[in-house]
Amino acid sequence: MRGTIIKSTGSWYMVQDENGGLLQCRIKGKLKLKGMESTNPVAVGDTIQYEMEPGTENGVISNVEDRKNYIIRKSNNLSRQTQIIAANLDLAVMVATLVTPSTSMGFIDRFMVTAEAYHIPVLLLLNKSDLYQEDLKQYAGEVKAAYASIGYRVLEVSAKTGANMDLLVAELKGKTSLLAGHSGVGKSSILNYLEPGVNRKTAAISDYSSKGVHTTTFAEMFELKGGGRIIDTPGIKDFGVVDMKKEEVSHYFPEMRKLINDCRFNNCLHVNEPGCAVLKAVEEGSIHPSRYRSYVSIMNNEDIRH
Ligand SMILES: Nc1nc2c(ncn2[C@@H]2O[C@H](COP(=O)(O)OP(=O)(O)O)[C@@H](O)[C@H]2O)c(=O)[nH]1
Ligand SMILES: [Mg+2]
Ligand SMILES: [Zn+2]
Repeated sequence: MRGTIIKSTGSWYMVQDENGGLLQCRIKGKLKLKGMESTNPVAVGDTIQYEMEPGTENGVISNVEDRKNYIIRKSNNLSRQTQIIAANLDLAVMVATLVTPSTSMGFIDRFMVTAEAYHIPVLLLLNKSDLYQEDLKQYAGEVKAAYASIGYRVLEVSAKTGANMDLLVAELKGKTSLLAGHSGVGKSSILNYLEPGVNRKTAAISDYSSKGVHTTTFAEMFELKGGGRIIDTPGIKDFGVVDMKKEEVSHYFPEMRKLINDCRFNNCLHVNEPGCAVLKAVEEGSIHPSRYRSYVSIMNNEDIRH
């Protein structure tokens, strides 16, 4: 029998069967990891095969089908182990805010590079637009323009007032989407706005810093009544760009990708080489300085292979 993982708590998996029913499953023995050093062999969004455990209402997962794509992060800074956040996505939604807590363009870019590497389309949401005034409003406009000029979809929304949420609904329709971003940016609030029945826990920022709590502990998938599915995730502090070669990194910056054939050297890394088309575009202002800074920072990351 086949099903989809909609929640994983580590030892148990909530599975939706092909008729829409729910059952709990566990893993028997060691599932083959297919060459991945991941801490979780089964992730939300995975399509799995299972058998019923005799005499119970529970299933045993016997196989994980090949993933179309996935988003991973490093389990922690010290190990090379990775954790699969979610699999088989049609859309990765980067939820960012410019206030409480503000999201850096560097963080946004590392997420986008991770998504580009697996050909997952990205939507950038600037949430809490109700709090943007004057300077911030202008800054939001600049961030929006910077990403839109690269070709990314960007929406300024508010889970509080509902501003532009109709546009978000249209973007999500019929897709399996991931909500990613730091703790406190409003991922669960957005989900609650879209599907009030879901009743996700949310927390004021002050609660995080004082207690260090994460209201959302596990990634979990929900159905959207308009068609489609959405995955809420715990706050993600950072994305390590995992398993990427230096020569590949510019391929995951769409505004660089289209220039790399114009560089004088075909092994150009776009750092200090003469005749580099990317450096020329940075000088001329057609590549945003902040995007180029993100590129250099990823290139200097110790995890990038030489
Ligand atoms: N002013 C304002 N506050 C928001 C908005 N969205 C979420 N919040 C607040 O931000 C805090 C964190 O929200 P939460 O949904 O728990 O964030 P998550 O950690 O990303 O799931 C809560 O206090 C929410 O009420 C918004 O659009 N505007
Ligand atoms: Mg949350
Ligand atoms: Zn170059």
